Parts: sequence; C-alpha cells; structure tokens
Amino acid sequence: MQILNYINGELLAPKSGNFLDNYEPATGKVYGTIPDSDSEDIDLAVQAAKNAFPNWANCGNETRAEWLFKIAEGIQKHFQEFAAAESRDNGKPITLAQKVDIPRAISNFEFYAKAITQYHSSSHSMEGKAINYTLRQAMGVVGCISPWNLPLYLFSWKIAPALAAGNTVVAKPSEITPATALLLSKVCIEIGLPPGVLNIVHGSGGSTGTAIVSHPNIKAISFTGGTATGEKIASIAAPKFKKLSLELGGKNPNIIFADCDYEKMLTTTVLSSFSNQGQICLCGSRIFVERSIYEKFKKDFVDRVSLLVPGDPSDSATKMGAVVSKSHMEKILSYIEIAKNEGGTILTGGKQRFVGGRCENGWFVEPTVIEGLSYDCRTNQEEIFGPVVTIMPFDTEEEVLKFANSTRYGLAAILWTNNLLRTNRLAELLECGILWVNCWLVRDLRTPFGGVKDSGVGREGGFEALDFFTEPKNVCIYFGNN
Ligand code: TXE
Repeated sequence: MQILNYINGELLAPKSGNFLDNYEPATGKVYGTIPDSDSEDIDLAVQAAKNAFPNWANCGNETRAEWLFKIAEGIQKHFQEFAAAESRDNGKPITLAQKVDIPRAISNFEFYAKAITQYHSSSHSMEGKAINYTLRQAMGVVGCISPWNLPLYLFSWKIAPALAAGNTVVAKPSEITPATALLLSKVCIEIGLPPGVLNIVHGSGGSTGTAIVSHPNIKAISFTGGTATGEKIASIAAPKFKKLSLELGGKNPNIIFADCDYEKMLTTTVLSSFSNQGQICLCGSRIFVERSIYEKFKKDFVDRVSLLVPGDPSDSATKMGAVVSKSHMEKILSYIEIAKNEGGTILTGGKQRFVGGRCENGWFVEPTVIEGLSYDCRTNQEEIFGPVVTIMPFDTEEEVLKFANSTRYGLAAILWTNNLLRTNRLAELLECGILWVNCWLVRDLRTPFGGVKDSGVGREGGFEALDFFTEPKNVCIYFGNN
C-alpha cells in the first residue's frame, strides 16, 4: 500500500521523493510506504488551501453542510474497507474499528454538518444607544495534527468543525497510522470536493508536523497527542500568536466506592482499562477501590482480565489486539519493569504476548494489573498509554481525592458511587475536564471535550470547536442622540 499526499484535489508523491515505511503491528512487518513530506509539500498544500479559501468561506453554511454529509456518505459507502484498514494499520480489533472508530468518524462529519446550520453568535444591546453584534468569521487556512490511537476518529474530529466553519485545512495524520487518511482523500476525490479545501500531508512529526506548525499562513493549530509534543508545538506557535487547541496526555483515575452497582462497574472497568489495548487518552489507568470491597474487586477483576487474551486483530473473535508500534511496546514493557522496581506486584499479565501464525512477530502485550504501589510513584504518575493498570485501596473520600488529583494531568475521571451528595462534592473537586459517573465513554458530541493542567488547553466538541475555528469580530452600531 503506497500512501500519497492529497494536495489541491490530487494524490501526489512528496517533492523530495522520500518515503517512510509503514508497519502492520500485528505482524511486525512493513506493508507499505508513506510520504516523508517536508516544508516544500506543506507550502504547496497551504497555497492550495489559500486559493480555495474565499469560495469555501463564502459558499454558505448549507452548502458546506452538504459537502460534509457527502464525505460522511462516502465513508459509509466504503465502510468495511475503512474498518479493515484501521485495524490493520493500528493493530486494533476489527470489531472495534467497525463498532467505534469508523462509525464515529462518520458521526463527526454528520454532527458538524448539522451543527454549522445551528451555530449562532451573540448580540449585546446598550439600551437606547447602540447595538453590538458579534460576527464569527472563518480564519483562513488552519492546521490539524492527530495521533495514532484513534486515527480517523480523531482526525475527522478536527477536520469536520474546521471545514464546517468555513476554513480550509492542511491536515497531518500520525505517520504510524496513515491508511484511513488516504481512504478519506479518495472519498474527497470521489465526491468531487473542491480542490484545496482539504489537504492531507503525510510524514513525521519533526519534519511535516513542524512545517505545519511554523507556517506563517496557518492561523490556528488543533493538535492531539503527547504532552511533550504539545509543549514543542506551543513553543513554536505561541510566539507567532497562532490560535492553539491542545489535547494532550492523561493518567485518569477510576474511583470505586463500595455503594456502586458492582456488576456494572466491574464490566465497565475492564473496558475502561483495556479498550484499544489501553491506548485511549480517556482510559482509567489508576483504579482506586474503597477498602471494604478491595479484596473482592481484586479477585473478580483479575479473573475477568485473565480472560482477555490478545489475538489477531483481523479475527472478529479478538477483543484485544496489538499495540501500535515496537517502540511503544518497549515503552509499555519498560514501565512494567519500573513498577516491579517500585515494589509493585503483577497480579496478571506483565509480559509481551507471543501470538502464533501470521502474528508470530507482532507487538502484543498482556493486559496487566499491578498492586502494591503508592499513589505518587512513577508508575502512578506518568502516562503509560498501554494495557497496564494499577489497583489501590483507599479509606476516605479525602484520601482518594488526594490520590486522584496528584498527577500533572487532568483529562478525565471515572467515579462509581450511588451517593448523590458525594457525586456532587467530587464533581466539583476532581481536577479534570470530563467526569463520567457510573459509566465510561458515553459521548454526547455537543459537550466540551478536553483537559486541565498538563492535559491541554482549549476544548473540542459541540460549538466549542466552532468557536475555536472562527474569529469573533464585534460590530458596534451607534444610534443614540449624542
Ligand atoms: O505522539 P506524538 P506519539 C501520548 C502517549 C504516547 C506519547 C507519544 O503517552 O506514548 O504520547 O506518542 C505529530 N510538531 N499520546 O509519539 O509524538 C505526530 O507526527 C508537530 C497521547 O505517537 O505526540 C503525530 O501526528 N507535530 C495521545 C502527532 O503529533 C508533531 C494520543 C502525535 O504524535 C511533532 C497519542 C512536532 N514536533 C499519544 N512531533 C492522546 N492523549 O490521545 C510529533 N508530531
């Protein structure tokens, strides 16, 4: 599979002619190449986007909405091809791509097609004197950079609102998972999206990503990825006064009180710990359990997790696939060693898993549960982003709040309790941008999505994303007597 850039409506090789290898995580083998694009390719894409901007910004909300619906239909038409590509490229189970990733990418385009027709701005009356109204105008060319864990899901989560608001886009998927972005390019060609409206440029973060972030004609950057990368991007973009939305890492607490609905909590906690091999920024990786049910939870949880056996992602019976890359697998395994050195006990998992057949050289990690660590050790403070969770008992609400809020991150938190007053108290005090009570990953696309502390700046979702991708301009009309 040779991936190409999508610039000005055409599939193009990078100017330099250089390509990178693309690996299949389940086999550990190269199965394609991707452009190693540089600033020349970005210049071309930005120029195409600049040329396309006036018509796109002025064609009207209804027309842009129709194009977004056409993109959604195009993905739907090739649904199985998209799901198979996502699973192969990322290592995630095919059923997950079919149930979550691709449906959600379609919903993202549909949601913003509808949202833009409902988007409104404010007016402020100065009684008897003047009226202010605020225009929300498209910004021009914007940049979208996304990670490998939910490739098309997160890529479209940025592209859809950017386009809906009237901007033209230069977007880069992760170089580790470029396949569905190519399929998206093909859909745009198939439906005849005007050239230059969306440009997809492939390549590494250091080269292609940096060229996007530092380009003088790119007005805003929407990024999802690691916190360290977010820091680098901010250091380049902030002095140029670009608008920035940064969705970064997480180390989310999963807080379980004895008064919860136990069965529902247990089933959901297996999912919130290990879905997508634990590679979702919303996974709960630090599990705090009220002491009175700790031993019971430990036994039941470990029993359930032991049933999760990594297997070939292309098999529809597989619930747990490969992790995304060799270096990521090594990072995860190194954290398991750190946990052991910090005094942790591995209750289940803890090793690379060797899956036979065509996957004998694939990158699989056993789902791992660790106990016996303090809340403030490295294992409990640093983002591992893999199938590794720790479990810890707690005695009081105050204590668990201290544990939960102790990291530099503040993306999501999960709370299991049927005590309403406690829910309200903790909802106010937990340092996070998203709190799920008695559930996990229940998503309403209208709600603000993002984190506090080192988990990022800004919010995606709903009208928040449309606010991000537009500039407000206040117009004051005076009609008073003097
Ligand atoms: O992400 P990167 P990586 C976390 C997770 C993971 C770690 C590193 O802990 O182990 O981040 O993962 C592009 N300028 N998350 O290295 O590097 C890059 O090409 C511009 C959490 O894969 O942040 C890719 O398109 N762009 C996260 C995107 O940034 C740059 C999801 C993300 O890659 C760049 C993924 C640069 N200097 C990883 N360097 C989440 N919270 O969802 C890289 N990129």
